[in-house]
Amino acid sequence: MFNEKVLSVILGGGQGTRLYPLTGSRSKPAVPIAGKYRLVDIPISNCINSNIKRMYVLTQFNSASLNRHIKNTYHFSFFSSAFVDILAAEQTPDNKTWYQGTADAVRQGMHHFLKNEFDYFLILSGDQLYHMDYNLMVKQHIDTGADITIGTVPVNAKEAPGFGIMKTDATNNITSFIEKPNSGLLPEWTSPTGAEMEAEGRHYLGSMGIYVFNRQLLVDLMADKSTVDFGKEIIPQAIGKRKVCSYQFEGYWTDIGNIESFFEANIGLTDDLPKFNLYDVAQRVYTRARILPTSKISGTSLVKSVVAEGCIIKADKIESSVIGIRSRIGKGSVITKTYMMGTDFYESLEEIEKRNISILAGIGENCKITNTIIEKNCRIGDNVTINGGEHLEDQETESYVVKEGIVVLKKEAVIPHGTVI
Ligand code: ADQ
Ligand code: ADP
Repeated sequence: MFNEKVLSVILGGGQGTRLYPLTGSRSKPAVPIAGKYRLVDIPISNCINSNIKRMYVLTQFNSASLNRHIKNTYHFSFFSSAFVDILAAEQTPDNKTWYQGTADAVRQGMHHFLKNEFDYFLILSGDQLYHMDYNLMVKQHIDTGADITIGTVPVNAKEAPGFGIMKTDATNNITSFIEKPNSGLLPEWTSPTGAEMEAEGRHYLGSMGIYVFNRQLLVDLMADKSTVDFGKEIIPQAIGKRKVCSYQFEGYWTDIGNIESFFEANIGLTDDLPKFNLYDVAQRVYTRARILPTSKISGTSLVKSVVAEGCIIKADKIESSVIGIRSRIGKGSVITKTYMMGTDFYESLEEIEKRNISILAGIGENCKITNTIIEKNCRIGDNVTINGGEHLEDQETESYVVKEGIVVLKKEAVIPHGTVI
């Protein structure tokens, strides 16, 4: 009923430094997750499942990989007004800079958005894992007569300094808001969040960075060109002047904006009952249909792992790992708590001979790999040991980066036979 009234804007990411090196050669929305998807598939699928079918993805730079993914995935009927458009930071005579922040990104795209008919902006983040029916939030926004509605989740004291934290009155009006408070300030910012949440120590009402704005209000707010961010300026400045309401979200939601949270969210998919359910047909996550063959697995003990299509696996054991499309893993290898993104191509015997390839794409024989993210198209030789963990210091080499103990092999990295990390 409301969907024709809503235009969705997905904040695809700034410079992407927190997810480096995964954002080394592509923009953040194109980062591969869960063995076969891209980050941007999450908000786009939520929109499609909510019947909101006009979407702009704002990204700091135009990557070939994001364009290819969107173009090859989201085909709408010729007769439909649905679209997913990518807007990359543009230099225009008025504006010679990149997006300075989230609000600035929206400001720069405004002339594109306003060509459409709609009443409400739905502003979404591109780096979160969750299923959400946005219609419920839009409905509350309309029913309460709000000017702005913010999606909220209860968070604990450890998480709170990473979020916008707010207080509400009995009717969900937000009375105060602070962006990313330092932990010393937290005692003043607790809220009643319900017995279940409080039992888990989640005493603070955190912003999901998901907003519904009345169309004209956002146009007006954007006129003040000194504001750069939603969290730092637009939202705090609106409290007390506009009707700003909280929409408390009850489902699973997690931020995947840095290497550690990205890794944990991917590995979390291997739990017996993952918090993020990819098997719910009512809440499908869409991605590119690649028409790949089935996976071929021989002599491997698979424990709590997910394996995408088109793999050829002879490993000894794979445990608590996500193995992406077209992955090849050789005999005797043991892979534990690892996210392998997979490969873009198969190498034929002819090609291997002709190009004199000594280390094939994928993982060789007798390797031991733990706590690692293996980017696409890596070539890992035989007898390689990669033992990620807290004993490793943050560092960067030509072929890998270590962040928070997680070893991240760079795209197309070649790891020679016998290497020990
Ligand atoms: P953060 O996620 O830390 O906090 P921010 O860095 O502004 O805030 O990013 C919000 C979203 O916009 C992310 O998806 C990010 O990738 C994207 N983004 C950032 N800069 C961008 C740019 N220049 N162009 C396009 N996209 C950009 C926000 C809120 C908090 C809230 C958390 C919840 O500010 O109040 O608690 O989200 O995750
Ligand atoms: P990324 O996000 O890693 O930059 P791309 O979109 O660039 O991903 O790569 C994905 C697609 O590019 C693959 O599906 C494949 O069709 C093509 N591709 C990339 N590298 C090769 C290659 N070496 N051989 C054949 N196809 C390739």
